[in-house]
Amino acid sequence: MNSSSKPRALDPWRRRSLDVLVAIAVGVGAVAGSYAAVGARPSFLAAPVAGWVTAATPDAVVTWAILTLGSLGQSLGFVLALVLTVGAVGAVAVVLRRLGRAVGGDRLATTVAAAVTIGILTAALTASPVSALGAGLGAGIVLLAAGRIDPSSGERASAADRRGFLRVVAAAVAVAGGGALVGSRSGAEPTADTATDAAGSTGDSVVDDLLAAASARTLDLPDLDPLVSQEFYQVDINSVDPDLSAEEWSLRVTGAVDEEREFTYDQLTGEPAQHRFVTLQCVGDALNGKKIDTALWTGVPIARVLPDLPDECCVMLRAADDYFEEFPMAALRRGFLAYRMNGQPLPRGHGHPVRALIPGHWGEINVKWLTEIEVLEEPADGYWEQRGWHGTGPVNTVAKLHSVSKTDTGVRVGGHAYAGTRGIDRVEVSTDGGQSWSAATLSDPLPGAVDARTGESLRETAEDAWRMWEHAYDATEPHEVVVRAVDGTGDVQSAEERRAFPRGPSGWVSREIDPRRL
Ligand SMILES: Nc1nc2c(c(=O)[nH]1)N[C@H]1C(S)=C(S)[C@@H](COP(=O)(O)O)O[C@H]1N2
Ligand SMILES: [Mo]
Repeated sequence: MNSSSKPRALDPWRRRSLDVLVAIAVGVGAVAGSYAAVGARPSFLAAPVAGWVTAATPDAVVTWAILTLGSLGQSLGFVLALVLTVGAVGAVAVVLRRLGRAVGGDRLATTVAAAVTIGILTAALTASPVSALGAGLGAGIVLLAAGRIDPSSGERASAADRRGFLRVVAAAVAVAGGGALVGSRSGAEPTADTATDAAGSTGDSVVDDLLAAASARTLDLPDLDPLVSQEFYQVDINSVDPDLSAEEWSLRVTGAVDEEREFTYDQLTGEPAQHRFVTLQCVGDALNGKKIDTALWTGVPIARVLPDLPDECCVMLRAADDYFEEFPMAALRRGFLAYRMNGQPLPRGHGHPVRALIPGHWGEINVKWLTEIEVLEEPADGYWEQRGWHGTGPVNTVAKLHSVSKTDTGVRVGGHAYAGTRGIDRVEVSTDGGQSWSAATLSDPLPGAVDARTGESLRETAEDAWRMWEHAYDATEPHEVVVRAVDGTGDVQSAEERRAFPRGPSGWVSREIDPRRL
């Protein structure tokens, strides 16, 4: 303790608020340092904490957040994880500083000890020396700045505190800003949407021709995604996606098999590849929601790489993010292992380097970052089924209504329609609240699978892709539009209104339209 001529103990409140300030600043420094070093990767200090936050959150809340709020739900959880990480690191730093003072250690030694400890803790959490170095350095910089605001007493203490306060805040802000800048760059990657050149060419003429065919078949309506989505929705159980390289990736076939097998990326991509247009839809999509998209995927049919799968009931697909989904073997036999998307390597957010595509089924069994196919003798529950969902089956038939625009004499409506492998036979539109129906115009079906090397068509039309529809009609008065699809088997989309949980949304999309207000 300092002693002055007029001893005046630092009041506990001020001491505590100084400690809190230093704690927050050091926590921010460590988190920013780790982020600068590795970006938004699993080795980022807050990533494991985000995993715990998800694990500790009640399933119902997680489900609601991921599926209803979508990315917002995930970022709320992530913000909580950031706050917790900052708090935990800060607490460690303050305890060590107090310890250092108590044993009379000098400032520099205490700072170094605290920074090293934070680095070691980061390494233990993330198993990444780079992330640990970043965290230790970030924390160390802020700790050095904090060096002289040790709670003290005396006449000049408060002026010194004020300067120290500013110094710590400035250091934390600088480290956080620098970290955010560096980290966001290192985490950046070209996405499937932006990696074409200015003329829209991918450099592969077979892919270019297919994408050109898709854009020629797109119905050009306002507010409507083309047949190949410009931005593909994303649903993940984690805030930070796995970051696998093709070299380190392998796919193991395990469980009820005579002999376990393992494929490398080179072995997989050495097989004859196909391009396929495939639509994915999340079981948690809203009836007229947008968690449905289509891309041109490149990969290999599972039946080609695994022609002799045993006759068991089911399989469990497992992934690098500890995700797992179980479904019937019959569905897997028709599946596809995709490693490119719209002519580019599979983006990280969509499962780099390899994901499964299972025709006609809800998105959830289209496992990303696929690492293992386990053959099961008995059915089991997957990640979402353990949480009450039944999303492993075929999709429901749906016609969405996303475009409403004015014409000279009335209204034009349009959207997408999807029925998995059943296909869309027609879309019907009612402009009188469901009393009478007329057939909408459908886009031509997307092309079927194509041999990636020769460009030869292997199938006339896409097996599992949406169509677009449009309908224009005369109207001047307000009215209710209802749309419904009829699938390739002749079944009309179910009118029964059900929310997404647990089997996917159902019902007919309807909308009040006032032509005078368009
Ligand atoms: N490994 C893994 N695969 C996954 C998921 C996941 O969180 N982890 N989400 C599933 C869900 S619920 C859906 S709807 C689709 C979404 O695929 P996308 O993000 O490429 O659109 O991926 C599925 N595959
Ligand atoms: Mo999903």
